[in-house]
Amino acid sequence: MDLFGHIEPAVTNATALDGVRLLKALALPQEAALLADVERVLAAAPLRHMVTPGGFAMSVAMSNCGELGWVTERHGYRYDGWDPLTQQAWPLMPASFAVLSQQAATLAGYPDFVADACLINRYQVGARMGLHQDKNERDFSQPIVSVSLGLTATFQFGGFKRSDKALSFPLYHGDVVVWGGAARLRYHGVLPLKAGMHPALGESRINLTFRKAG
Ligand code: MD3
Ligand code: FE
Repeated sequence: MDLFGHIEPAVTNATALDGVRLLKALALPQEAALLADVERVLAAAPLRHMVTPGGFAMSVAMSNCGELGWVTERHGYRYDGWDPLTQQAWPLMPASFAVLSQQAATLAGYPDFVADACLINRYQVGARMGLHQDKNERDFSQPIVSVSLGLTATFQFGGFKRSDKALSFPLYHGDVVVWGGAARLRYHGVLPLKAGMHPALGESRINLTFRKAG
């Protein structure tokens, strides 16, 4: 099967995509359960625009569920078991999230993956995420599983230096990607979300990232 059928052949580079496993539309059969569970989590732990150590509010609104949540504040980034906004534990990881992330990881060759953290990113039109590495987790041999819902994003996938040239490819509603091995420490980001209307999520995109953080 051509796992990257929607990436332009000109930019498809076998080495750059080492460790990346795209599972197109894997989330679609569970779409309704996932969206209902996103709503339940966000009712208990509201989306917020976190502030980076540089002092800027992120354009992406975030929340978390699971044992640990990713947090940035003026004094730095961390994983924390407590939501600084509500001063409560993060909501439990819904079963629909745990099942899908484990299914994806197993398909990608990580049958023992159990996420203890799920970051929920909500993009409205114009929201973006600059090129960065995910380095706050303890064990980089553990993959990250991402689930895209709603409007299509243009994802950027770079090298091991911020200045390395990045590939761009779309992530569609229902796409699940497992980022392991050599992919795990590559720079990546999301271009500003383009205007559009998604039948289930309106003018927005939700991305779930599952991690073994602790
Ligand atoms: C490649 N989120 O939350 S998901 C993030 O669409 C993040 O919201 C983006 O980058 C989003 O940190 C991208 C795809 C993704 C997530 C983590 C990765 C790709 C990754 C970690 C390492 C390499
Ligand atoms: Fe990231």
